[in-house]
Amino acid sequence: MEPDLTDEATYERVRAEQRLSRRGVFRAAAGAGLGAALAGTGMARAGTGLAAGDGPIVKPLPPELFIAHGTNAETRWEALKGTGQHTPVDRFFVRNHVATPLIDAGTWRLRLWGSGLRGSPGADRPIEFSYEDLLGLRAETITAFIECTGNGRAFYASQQGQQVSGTPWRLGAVGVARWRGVPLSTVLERAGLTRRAVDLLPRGLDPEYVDKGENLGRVRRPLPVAKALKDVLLAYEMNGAPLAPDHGYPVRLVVPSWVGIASIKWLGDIEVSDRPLFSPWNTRYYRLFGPDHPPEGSAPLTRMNVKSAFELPWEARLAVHRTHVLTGRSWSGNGRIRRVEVSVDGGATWRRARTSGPHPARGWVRWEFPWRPKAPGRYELLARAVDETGAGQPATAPYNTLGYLFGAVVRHPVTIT
Ligand SMILES: Nc1nc2c(c(=O)[nH]1)N[C@H]1C(S)=C(S)[C@@H](COP(=O)(O)O)O[C@H]1N2
Ligand SMILES: [Mo]
Repeated sequence: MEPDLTDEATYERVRAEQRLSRRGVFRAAAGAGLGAALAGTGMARAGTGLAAGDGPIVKPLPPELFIAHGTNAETRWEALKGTGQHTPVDRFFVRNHVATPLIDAGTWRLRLWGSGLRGSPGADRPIEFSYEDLLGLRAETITAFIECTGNGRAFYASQQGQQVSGTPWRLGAVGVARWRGVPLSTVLERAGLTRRAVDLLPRGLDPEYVDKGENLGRVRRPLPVAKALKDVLLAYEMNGAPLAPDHGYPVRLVVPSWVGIASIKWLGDIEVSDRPLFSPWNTRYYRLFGPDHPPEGSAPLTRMNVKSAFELPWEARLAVHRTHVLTGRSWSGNGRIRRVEVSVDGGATWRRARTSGPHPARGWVRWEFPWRPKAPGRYELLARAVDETGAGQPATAPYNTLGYLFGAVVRHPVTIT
């Protein structure tokens, strides 16, 4: 039987297998009779006239740095040990709905249009900014995390016995970078933002996304004008270098502290509207669905919640009667982390971890905790944090069918030998 490529989980598994067998995803698609499923995607990579290699992701994904999930790649937490505040690009997670497009910055334009701009320019006569135009505007540099809303999703099943759909990330769908670019507010002002504007709809240039046979069009998610004017960046640099193709080259949005989907990569155009805007990414996805929510779901998700992770392999093995300095990080979409605690006895007792280094409100704090295990066996290591608003990490995360916002304490298994 042919795999049902319209089912996201199947699709991702098939892609992972294709990459493992080192066959090109599009070449394999033709051979496996999947052409029809892919035809509807528009094949924007073909549209760009450039080939981006064999898989949906351009950069190397060595197994010691990444866990493959189809079109996505998860950072291994042990690969963050020894890195600073900013996640090196070679190990920064990638979340692609389809595939990384290769875009020529020389011909690229950012196009703004819609009823929220002076004169209501239509999509056919937008206000345009070239890459050079953006480089010429006053730049700003910020440290901010980007985190997938489904980060931690695997723990709904493994810790809570709940089936949810979507990529089964552990905690590696998050990274912190130093982003440089132009405040979105600067460009909106120049484009003639009016006081009546309420929503923006930034849209990517990657191929159209097909979900269960339905073409949902290019990735786009409405963003309220209030957030856009507050701290959103049109980023063209990541950690001091031009954006890598997988992270949105030539220009992406960085929407600090919010769900990762807001930070649209390969930005092509922005509709600016005097009316509320909708797309599948703020109606059918990125809301909470399930028995505790109305049929249309919760309000669209905005801020990320509090999380903590150890910089240790999953199922790590450590030596008995030695002092191990456990290290990890905690972060929150609400602001600074105020306190971190660790438990090495499955949650019976907790002690403070020692935090160190910079403590940015939109990044993460690094911490350490010395531990000298006295007996061999299996242990669960737990870490939990509280942020400046008093928000912490509960023992269980509220169930939702799409497995978003897993903010509960994660039980990290290790074996002492
Ligand atoms: N155009 C476009 N933008 C996108 C996406 C995408 O598939 N296409 N994925 C979004 C999601 S769901 C996340 S979590 C982040 C991931 O950013 P990264 O791949 O740079 O880590 O990008 C967001 N921006
Ligand atoms: Mo995401």
